Amino acid sequence: MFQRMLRTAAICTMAASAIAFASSANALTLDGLVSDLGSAQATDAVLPTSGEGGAGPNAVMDLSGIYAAEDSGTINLALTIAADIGATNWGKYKIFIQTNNGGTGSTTDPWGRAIACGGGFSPQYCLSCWVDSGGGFNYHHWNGSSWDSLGSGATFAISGAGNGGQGGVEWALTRSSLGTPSTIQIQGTCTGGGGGDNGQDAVPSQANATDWGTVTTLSTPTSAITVPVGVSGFTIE
Ligand SMILES: [Ca+2]
Ligand SMILES: [Ca+2]
Repeated sequence: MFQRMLRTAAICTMAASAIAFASSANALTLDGLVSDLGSAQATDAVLPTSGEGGAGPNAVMDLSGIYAAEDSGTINLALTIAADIGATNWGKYKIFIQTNNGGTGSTTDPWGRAIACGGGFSPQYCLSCWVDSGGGFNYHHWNGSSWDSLGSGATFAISGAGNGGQGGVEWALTRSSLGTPSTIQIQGTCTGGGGGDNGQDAVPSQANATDWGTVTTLSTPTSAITVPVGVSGFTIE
């Protein structure tokens, strides 16, 4: 009973944060579905007949939400896309992550796409994925002068259209792989298959691309999201 009371107290403390994860008591499933991740941290408009991405428009370039949840040291991050990304799978999806651990972040994209970060958003981590050929992802860390590819610390899943007809990409990160931050700020974008393609849409929202080449500067990340210490760390002797 005492342990249960402590867990309850910890959860109540987290709920007091301005933006909090869904709950550290929930088990999270890495499946590309966001139903276990609580409310979206931010949403972006969906254009149901044409999609977004000013260069198209293309439905697979129409982001609709960004999600974050934490469970005992694992942080799940996800994007939803207003299309069946299993049926049309050329899109690439990214989440940039700025932690509060200090150190200068990056203003560049680790793939060298026409994507920059600015306006005070200088992330230290970037998740980038593709959903064709079975899907896959990269997990990059800014070392102060260039992007390193992290060989561990993250896993990945795709749902073609399982989020009420929308696609989803979801990563599970160890909190330690992010340097054990107490808060993070995130922003997602999407791009195409060309090496010089820019960011077509963004969530949290900002102006959409109107072509495929003009550099997209991500500058409207979420507010600081509190990353709670996993309550499973409590032990009662
Ligand atoms: Ca999930
Ligand atoms: Ca959108």
